[in-house]
Amino acid sequence: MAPALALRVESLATSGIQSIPKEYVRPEEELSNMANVFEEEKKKEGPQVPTIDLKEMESEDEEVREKCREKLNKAAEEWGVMYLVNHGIPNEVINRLKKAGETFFSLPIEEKEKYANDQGSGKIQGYGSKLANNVSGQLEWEDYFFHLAFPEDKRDLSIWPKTPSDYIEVTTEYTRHLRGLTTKILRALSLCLGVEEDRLEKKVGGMEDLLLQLKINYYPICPQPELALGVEAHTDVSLLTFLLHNMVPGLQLFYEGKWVIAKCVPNSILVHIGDTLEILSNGKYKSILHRGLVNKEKVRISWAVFCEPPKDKIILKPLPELVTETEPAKFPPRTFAQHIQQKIFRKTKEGLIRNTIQEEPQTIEHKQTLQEDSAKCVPQ
Ligand SMILES: O=C(O)CCC(=O)C(=O)O
Ligand SMILES: [Fe+2]
Repeated sequence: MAPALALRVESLATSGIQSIPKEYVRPEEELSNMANVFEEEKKKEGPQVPTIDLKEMESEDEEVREKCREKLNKAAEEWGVMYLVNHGIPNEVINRLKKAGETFFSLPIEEKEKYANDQGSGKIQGYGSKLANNVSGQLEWEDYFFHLAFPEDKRDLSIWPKTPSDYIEVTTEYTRHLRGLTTKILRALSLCLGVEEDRLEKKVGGMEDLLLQLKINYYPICPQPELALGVEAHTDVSLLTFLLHNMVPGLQLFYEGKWVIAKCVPNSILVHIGDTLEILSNGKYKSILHRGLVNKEKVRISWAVFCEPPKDKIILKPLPELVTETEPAKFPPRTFAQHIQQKIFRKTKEGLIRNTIQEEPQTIEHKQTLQEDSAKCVPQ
Protein backbone atom coordinates (compact mmCIF):
# COMPACT_ATOMS: atom_id res chain seq x y z
CA MET A 1 0.00 0.00 0.00
CA ALA A 2 1.30 3.45 -0.84
CA PRO A 3 2.13 5.53 2.25
CA ALA A 4 -0.55 8.00 3.30
CA LEU A 5 0.54 11.41 2.09
CA ALA A 6 0.65 14.00 4.80
CA LEU A 7 0.06 17.58 3.86
CA ARG A 8 2.85 19.74 5.21
CA VAL A 9 1.58 22.59 7.31
CA GLU A 10 4.45 24.71 6.00
CA SER A 11 3.13 24.38 2.44
CA LEU A 12 -0.34 25.44 3.57
CA ALA A 13 1.07 28.36 5.53
CA THR A 14 3.09 29.67 2.59
CA SER A 15 0.29 29.21 0.06
CA GLY A 16 -1.29 32.54 0.95
CA ILE A 17 -4.55 31.19 2.42
CA GLN A 18 -6.46 33.60 4.64
CA SER A 19 -8.49 30.99 6.46
CA ILE A 20 -7.38 27.57 7.62
CA PRO A 21 -8.90 24.28 6.38
CA LYS A 22 -11.59 22.89 8.66
CA GLU A 23 -9.43 19.98 9.88
CA TYR A 24 -7.24 22.52 11.67
CA VAL A 25 -10.13 24.37 13.35
CA ARG A 26 -10.33 23.13 16.91
CA PRO A 27 -13.68 22.25 18.45
CA GLU A 28 -15.46 24.98 20.38
CA GLU A 29 -14.55 23.60 23.83
CA GLU A 30 -10.83 23.98 23.10
CA LEU A 31 -10.98 27.59 22.03
CA SER A 32 -10.54 29.21 25.45
CA ASN A 33 -7.54 31.37 26.41
CA MET A 34 -6.12 31.40 22.92
CA ALA A 35 -5.38 35.10 23.07
CA ASN A 36 -2.36 36.71 21.43
CA VAL A 37 0.72 34.91 22.73
CA PHE A 38 2.96 37.97 22.56
CA GLU A 39 0.63 40.04 24.76
CA GLU A 40 0.09 37.14 27.16
CA GLU A 41 3.83 36.63 27.49
CA LYS A 42 4.35 40.26 28.57
CA LYS A 43 1.83 40.12 31.43
CA LYS A 44 3.41 40.26 34.86
CA GLU A 45 0.49 39.05 36.96
CA GLY A 46 -0.76 35.50 37.48
CA PRO A 47 0.98 32.26 38.44
CA GLN A 48 4.51 31.75 37.08
CA VAL A 49 6.29 28.52 36.28
CA PRO A 50 8.98 28.00 38.98
CA THR A 51 12.70 28.35 38.25
CA ILE A 52 15.34 26.03 39.70
CA ASP A 53 18.92 27.28 39.88
CA LEU A 54 21.06 24.18 39.46
CA LYS A 55 24.19 26.01 40.62
CA GLU A 56 22.73 25.59 44.11
CA MET A 57 22.51 21.84 43.56
CA GLU A 58 26.31 21.79 43.14
CA SER A 59 27.04 23.92 46.20
CA GLU A 60 29.66 22.80 48.71
CA ASP A 61 27.20 23.72 51.42
CA GLU A 62 24.78 20.87 52.15
CA GLU A 63 22.21 23.34 53.43
CA VAL A 64 22.14 25.15 50.07
CA ARG A 65 21.81 21.82 48.24
CA GLU A 66 18.99 20.77 50.56
CA LYS A 67 17.13 24.07 49.98
CA CYS A 68 17.48 23.61 46.23
CA ARG A 69 16.08 20.09 46.45
CA GLU A 70 13.15 21.42 48.45
CA LYS A 71 12.40 23.91 45.65
CA LEU A 72 12.70 21.15 43.06
CA ASN A 73 10.39 18.91 45.07
CA LYS A 74 7.79 21.66 45.42
CA ALA A 75 7.95 22.50 41.71
CA ALA A 76 7.54 18.83 40.76
CA GLU A 77 4.61 18.41 43.16
CA GLU A 78 2.76 21.63 42.42
CA TRP A 79 3.54 22.27 38.77
CA GLY A 80 5.20 19.26 37.19
CA VAL A 81 7.14 21.72 35.04
CA MET A 82 9.97 24.18 35.74
CA TYR A 83 12.77 26.20 34.17
CA LEU A 84 16.30 25.05 34.87
CA VAL A 85 18.93 27.79 34.93
CA ASN A 86 22.69 27.34 35.38
CA HIS A 87 22.10 23.86 34.03
CA GLY A 88 25.70 23.47 32.86
CA ILE A 89 25.03 22.97 29.16
CA PRO A 90 27.17 25.56 27.35
CA ASN A 91 25.19 28.25 25.55
CA GLU A 92 27.40 27.77 22.56
CA VAL A 93 26.22 24.12 22.24
CA ILE A 94 22.58 25.14 22.55
CA ASN A 95 22.97 27.92 19.99
CA ARG A 96 24.57 25.55 17.51
CA LEU A 97 21.83 22.97 18.05
CA LYS A 98 19.18 25.62 17.36
CA LYS A 99 21.00 26.91 14.32
CA ALA A 100 21.24 23.36 12.91
CA GLY A 101 17.48 22.76 13.33
CA GLU A 102 16.63 26.15 11.85
CA THR A 103 18.90 25.50 8.87
CA PHE A 104 17.28 22.14 8.22
CA PHE A 105 13.78 23.59 8.35
CA SER A 106 14.78 26.47 6.08
CA LEU A 107 15.39 23.95 3.26
CA PRO A 108 12.72 23.73 0.54
CA ILE A 109 9.94 21.27 1.40
CA GLU A 110 11.02 18.93 -1.45
CA GLU A 111 14.42 18.59 0.22
CA LYS A 112 12.87 17.83 3.59
CA GLU A 113 10.53 15.29 1.99
CA LYS A 114 13.57 13.13 1.30
CA TYR A 115 13.54 12.45 5.04
CA ALA A 116 9.78 11.82 5.28
CA ASN A 117 8.70 9.24 7.81
CA ASP A 118 6.06 6.63 7.01
CA GLN A 119 3.89 6.27 10.06
CA GLY A 120 1.64 3.69 8.42
CA SER A 121 4.49 1.22 8.08
CA GLY A 122 5.99 1.95 11.47
CA LYS A 123 8.84 4.12 10.22
CA ILE A 124 8.31 6.88 12.74
CA GLN A 125 11.69 8.58 12.58
CA GLY A 126 12.15 11.44 10.17
CA TYR A 127 10.26 14.44 8.83
CA GLY A 128 6.53 14.33 9.45
CA SER A 129 3.20 15.97 10.14
CA LYS A 130 0.31 14.59 12.08
CA LEU A 131 -1.91 12.33 10.01
CA ALA A 132 -5.62 12.71 10.56
CA ASN A 133 -6.75 9.83 12.70
CA ASN A 134 -10.04 8.64 11.27
CA VAL A 135 -11.98 9.44 14.42
CA SER A 136 -12.08 13.22 14.41
CA GLY A 137 -9.93 14.09 11.40
CA GLN A 138 -8.41 16.79 13.59
CA LEU A 139 -4.98 18.15 12.66
CA GLU A 140 -2.31 20.22 14.35
CA TRP A 141 -0.54 23.29 12.96
CA GLU A 142 2.97 21.85 12.91
CA ASP A 143 5.53 19.77 11.04
CA TYR A 144 8.33 18.03 12.91
CA PHE A 145 11.53 16.03 12.69
CA PHE A 146 11.76 13.09 15.06
CA HIS A 147 14.61 10.70 15.84
CA LEU A 148 16.19 8.71 18.62
CA ALA A 149 19.32 10.44 19.89
CA PHE A 150 20.64 8.35 22.81
CA PRO A 151 22.02 5.70 23.58
CA GLU A 152 24.35 6.33 20.68
CA ASP A 153 24.48 2.69 19.53
CA LYS A 154 20.70 2.70 19.02
CA ARG A 155 20.72 5.71 16.69
CA ASP A 156 20.07 5.43 12.98
CA LEU A 157 22.31 8.18 11.66
CA SER A 158 21.34 7.40 8.07
CA ILE A 159 18.02 9.17 8.59
CA TRP A 160 19.40 12.26 10.39
CA PRO A 161 19.56 15.49 8.38
CA LYS A 162 22.63 15.77 6.17
CA THR A 163 22.12 19.50 5.94
CA PRO A 164 23.56 21.34 7.74
CA SER A 165 26.72 19.27 7.68
CA ASP A 166 27.30 19.69 11.43
CA TYR A 167 23.80 18.44 12.40
CA ILE A 168 25.06 15.09 13.69
CA GLU A 169 28.00 16.59 15.54
CA VAL A 170 26.05 19.30 17.39
CA THR A 171 23.06 17.10 18.15
CA THR A 172 25.38 14.43 19.55
CA GLU A 173 27.11 16.98 21.71
CA TYR A 174 23.84 18.41 23.03
CA THR A 175 22.39 14.98 23.78
CA ARG A 176 25.50 13.90 25.68
CA HIS A 177 25.19 16.98 27.86
CA LEU A 178 21.49 16.38 28.29
CA ARG A 179 22.05 12.76 29.30
CA GLY A 180 24.34 14.01 32.08
CA LEU A 181 21.73 16.54 33.16
CA THR A 182 19.08 13.80 33.19
CA THR A 183 21.14 11.82 35.70
CA LYS A 184 21.61 14.92 37.85
CA ILE A 185 17.87 15.62 37.95
CA LEU A 186 16.98 11.98 38.57
CA ARG A 187 19.43 11.79 41.47
CA ALA A 188 18.00 14.93 43.04
CA LEU A 189 14.42 13.75 42.55
CA SER A 190 15.23 10.35 44.06
CA LEU A 191 16.54 12.08 47.17
CA CYS A 192 13.41 14.26 47.23
CA LEU A 193 11.29 11.11 47.14
CA GLY A 194 13.29 9.68 50.05
CA VAL A 195 14.72 6.75 48.06
CA GLU A 196 18.32 5.81 47.15
CA GLU A 197 20.04 8.43 45.01
CA ASP A 198 20.34 6.15 41.95
CA ARG A 199 16.89 4.58 42.33
CA LEU A 200 15.06 6.37 39.50
CA GLU A 201 17.95 6.16 37.06
CA LYS A 202 18.28 2.39 37.60
CA LYS A 203 14.53 1.82 37.53
CA VAL A 204 14.20 3.32 34.05
CA GLY A 205 17.07 1.40 32.51
CA GLY A 206 20.17 3.51 33.20
CA MET A 207 22.70 4.43 30.53
CA GLU A 208 21.92 1.38 28.42
CA ASP A 209 18.16 1.49 28.17
CA LEU A 210 16.82 4.95 28.94
CA LEU A 211 16.11 6.52 25.55
CA LEU A 212 16.39 10.15 24.55
CA GLN A 213 14.15 10.96 21.61
CA LEU A 214 14.45 14.33 19.90
CA LYS A 215 11.47 16.00 18.30
CA ILE A 216 12.00 19.33 16.57
CA ASN A 217 8.57 20.96 16.41
CA TYR A 218 8.16 23.46 13.57
CA TYR A 219 5.11 25.73 13.87
CA PRO A 220 4.60 27.87 10.74
CA ILE A 221 2.87 31.23 10.85
CA CYS A 222 -0.88 30.71 11.04
CA PRO A 223 -3.47 33.07 9.46
CA GLN A 224 -6.06 32.20 12.15
CA PRO A 225 -4.12 31.43 15.33
CA GLU A 226 -7.24 31.89 17.47
CA LEU A 227 -8.73 28.74 15.87
CA ALA A 228 -5.75 26.37 15.63
CA LEU A 229 -3.35 24.57 17.93
CA GLY A 230 0.27 23.72 17.18
CA VAL A 231 0.08 20.81 19.59
CA GLU A 232 -3.19 19.81 21.18
CA ALA A 233 -3.53 19.52 24.96
CA HIS A 234 -1.69 16.48 26.30
CA THR A 235 0.57 15.23 29.04
CA ASP A 236 3.92 13.74 27.98
CA VAL A 237 4.22 9.98 28.34
CA SER A 238 7.97 10.32 29.09
CA LEU A 239 9.84 10.23 32.37
CA LEU A 240 11.13 13.76 31.82
CA THR A 241 10.94 16.06 28.79
CA PHE A 242 13.52 18.80 28.20
CA LEU A 243 12.41 21.68 26.04
CA LEU A 244 14.22 24.49 24.24
CA HIS A 245 12.66 26.94 21.79
CA ASN A 246 13.55 29.86 19.54
CA MET A 247 12.24 32.42 22.06
CA VAL A 248 8.86 32.74 20.38
CA PRO A 249 6.16 32.14 23.01
CA GLY A 250 3.50 29.46 22.49
CA LEU A 251 3.64 26.83 25.24
CA GLN A 252 0.70 26.92 27.62
CA LEU A 253 0.36 24.97 30.85
CA PHE A 254 -2.93 24.04 32.49
CA TYR A 255 -2.40 25.19 36.07
CA GLU A 256 -5.15 25.40 38.68
CA GLY A 257 -7.88 25.28 36.07
CA LYS A 258 -6.41 27.96 33.77
CA TRP A 259 -4.10 28.08 30.76
CA VAL A 260 -0.88 29.87 31.72
CA ILE A 261 1.63 30.89 29.06
CA ALA A 262 5.26 29.88 29.64
CA LYS A 263 7.52 32.92 29.64
CA CYS A 264 10.61 32.97 27.44
CA VAL A 265 13.40 32.76 30.02
CA PRO A 266 16.83 33.35 28.43
CA ASN A 267 19.41 30.57 28.85
CA SER A 268 16.94 28.23 30.54
CA ILE A 269 15.77 24.73 29.71
CA LEU A 270 12.21 23.88 30.55
CA VAL A 271 11.68 20.43 32.02
CA HIS A 272 8.40 18.53 32.31
CA ILE A 273 7.61 15.69 34.65
CA GLY A 274 6.04 13.08 32.37
CA ASP A 275 3.47 10.33 33.03
CA THR A 276 6.22 7.77 33.72
CA LEU A 277 7.53 9.77 36.66
CA GLU A 278 4.01 10.50 37.85
CA ILE A 279 3.44 6.74 38.01
CA LEU A 280 6.78 5.89 39.67
CA SER A 281 6.26 8.61 42.29
CA ASN A 282 2.75 7.28 42.98
CA GLY A 283 1.22 10.56 41.90
CA LYS A 284 3.40 12.76 44.15
CA TYR A 285 4.80 14.44 41.05
CA LYS A 286 2.42 15.68 38.37
CA SER A 287 2.54 15.29 34.63
CA ILE A 288 1.03 18.64 33.66
CA LEU A 289 -1.40 19.12 30.79
CA HIS A 290 0.06 21.46 28.18
CA ARG A 291 -0.49 22.59 24.60
CA GLY A 292 1.19 24.72 21.94
CA LEU A 293 -0.33 27.87 20.49
CA VAL A 294 0.60 29.36 17.14
CA ASN A 295 0.69 32.96 15.95
CA LYS A 296 0.39 35.22 12.92
CA GLU A 297 3.80 36.83 13.07
CA LYS A 298 6.64 34.44 13.72
CA VAL A 299 7.57 30.84 13.05
CA ARG A 300 8.04 28.99 16.33
CA ILE A 301 10.47 26.11 16.69
CA SER A 302 10.95 23.97 19.78
CA TRP A 303 13.34 21.12 20.57
CA ALA A 304 11.75 18.53 22.85
CA VAL A 305 13.84 15.66 24.17
CA PHE A 306 11.71 12.89 25.67
CA CYS A 307 13.51 10.65 28.18
CA GLU A 308 11.70 7.35 27.92
CA PRO A 309 12.04 3.90 29.48
CA PRO A 310 12.26 0.97 27.04
CA LYS A 311 8.87 -0.01 25.57
CA ASP A 312 8.40 -3.51 26.99
CA LYS A 313 11.32 -4.36 29.24
CA ILE A 314 10.27 -2.53 32.40
CA ILE A 315 7.06 -2.70 34.37
CA LEU A 316 6.03 0.77 35.42
CA LYS A 317 4.30 1.04 38.77
CA PRO A 318 4.72 3.15 41.90
CA LEU A 319 8.07 2.51 43.63
CA PRO A 320 7.25 0.04 46.45
CA GLU A 321 9.04 2.31 48.97
CA LEU A 322 6.37 4.94 48.31
CA VAL A 323 3.39 2.64 48.73
CA THR A 324 1.97 2.31 52.23
CA GLU A 325 -1.30 1.32 53.81
CA THR A 326 -2.36 4.94 53.96
CA GLU A 327 -0.95 5.69 50.50
CA PRO A 328 -1.88 2.68 48.37
CA ALA A 329 -0.67 2.38 44.77
CA LYS A 330 -2.61 4.81 42.57
CA PHE A 331 -1.59 3.22 39.26
CA PRO A 332 -1.87 -0.39 38.12
CA PRO A 333 1.32 -1.90 36.64
CA ARG A 334 1.92 -1.46 32.91
CA THR A 335 4.74 -1.36 30.40
CA PHE A 336 5.53 1.89 28.64
CA ALA A 337 4.00 0.51 25.42
CA GLN A 338 0.81 -0.43 27.26
CA HIS A 339 0.64 3.00 28.82
CA ILE A 340 0.81 4.67 25.40
CA GLN A 341 -1.76 2.26 24.01
CA GLN A 342 -4.22 2.90 26.83
CA LYS A 343 -3.82 6.63 26.36
CA ILE A 344 -4.50 6.49 22.62
CA PHE A 345 -7.44 4.22 23.26
CA ARG A 346 -8.96 6.65 25.75
CA LYS A 347 -8.46 9.54 23.36
CA THR A 348 -10.01 7.61 20.50
CA LYS A 349 -13.00 6.83 22.65
CA GLU A 350 -13.42 10.50 23.54
CA GLY A 351 -13.25 11.34 19.84
CA LEU A 352 -15.87 8.73 19.06
CA ILE A 353 -18.18 10.05 21.72
CA ARG A 354 -17.69 13.60 20.50
CA ASN A 355 -18.54 12.59 16.98
CA THR A 356 -21.43 10.46 18.23
CA ILE A 357 -20.39 7.52 16.13
CA GLN A 358 -21.95 4.28 17.32
CA GLU A 359 -19.61 3.26 20.07
CA GLU A 360 -19.45 -0.50 20.44
CA PRO A 361 -18.36 -2.06 17.12
CA GLN A 362 -16.03 0.83 16.24
CA THR A 363 -14.37 0.72 19.61
CA ILE A 364 -13.39 -2.90 19.25
CA GLU A 365 -12.05 -2.36 15.77
CA HIS A 366 -10.02 0.62 16.90
CA LYS A 367 -8.65 -1.20 19.85
CA GLN A 368 -7.17 -3.77 17.52
CA THR A 369 -5.52 -1.30 15.20
CA LEU A 370 -4.32 0.78 18.10
CA GLN A 371 -2.66 -2.18 19.71
CA GLU A 372 -0.57 -2.55 16.61
CA ASP A 373 -0.05 1.18 16.42
CA SER A 374 1.08 1.89 19.95
CA ALA A 375 4.67 0.96 19.22
CA LYS A 376 4.72 3.24 16.22
CA CYS A 377 3.61 6.55 17.47
CA VAL A 378 5.56 9.77 17.62
CA PRO A 379 5.25 11.15 21.12
CA GLN A 380 3.96 14.64 21.78
O1 LIG B 1 6.49 23.25 21.46
C1 LIG B 1 6.26 23.22 22.65
O2 LIG B 1 6.53 24.15 23.40
C2 LIG B 1 5.61 22.02 23.27
C3 LIG B 1 5.78 20.77 22.48
C4 LIG B 1 5.27 19.59 23.21
O3 LIG B 1 4.54 19.67 24.15
C5 LIG B 1 5.67 18.25 22.79
O4 LIG B 1 6.34 18.13 21.73
O5 LIG B 1 5.35 17.30 23.53
FE1 LIG C 1 4.47 17.80 25.33
